Amino acid sequence: MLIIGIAGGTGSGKTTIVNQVLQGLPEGVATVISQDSYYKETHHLSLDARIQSNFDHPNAIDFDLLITHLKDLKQNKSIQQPIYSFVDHNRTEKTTTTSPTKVLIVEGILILTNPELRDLLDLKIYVQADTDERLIRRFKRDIAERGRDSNEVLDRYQNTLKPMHQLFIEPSKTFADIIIPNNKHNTVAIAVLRDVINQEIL
Ligand code: UZR
Ligand code: MG
Repeated sequence: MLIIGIAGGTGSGKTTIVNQVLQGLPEGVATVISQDSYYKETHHLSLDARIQSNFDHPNAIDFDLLITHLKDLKQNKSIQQPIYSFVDHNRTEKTTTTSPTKVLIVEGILILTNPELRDLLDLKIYVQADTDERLIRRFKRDIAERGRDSNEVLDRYQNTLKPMHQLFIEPSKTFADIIIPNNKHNTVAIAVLRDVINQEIL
């Protein structure tokens, strides 16, 4: 099994890259594990408190569960991947059964910040995009897809996303094997990633 980790700041284009890579692959050879599914369970908090939480700090992530799940998959066991709701800002009661495949892609802003998780990754990738580019993408996405208003997005960016990026995410770049520049759609990088995966599955 080949485990690929893809990190990078919010709006750097991680999800897009993963989707592009998958499109060129046969069905059922790769599975995506999103860090978003592993936000800590916060039913004890009110919705208001949950909205105020810092989702960009490593402590927000249930790394223990994520690591356990990766180890299980590596041992050819299926897992119950949590399903997260961005509307409730909380883990739902539902899970999705995820079976092991030849390739696993673990994607999320903080996945290179955890040493034990890093050890499980065969290939560590950091997606790099300019700060203004990331802010523009985040702004558009949160308004179009996550029901936020412009002030909310900008305040959160300024007060939380930017400091957490500088403190945790950007420094984790040093652990990457490959850095992908992604200000514009990087078709070459996607082709290279597909080649790496094809080597594994052929
Ligand atoms: P990407 N996130 C939410 O917007 N709502 C939640 O309930 C949980 C997480 C955001 C999180 C982070 N920050 O910046 C982003 N906030 O998801 C990471 N607020 O996702 O890498 O796709 O930008
Ligand atoms: Mg994403």
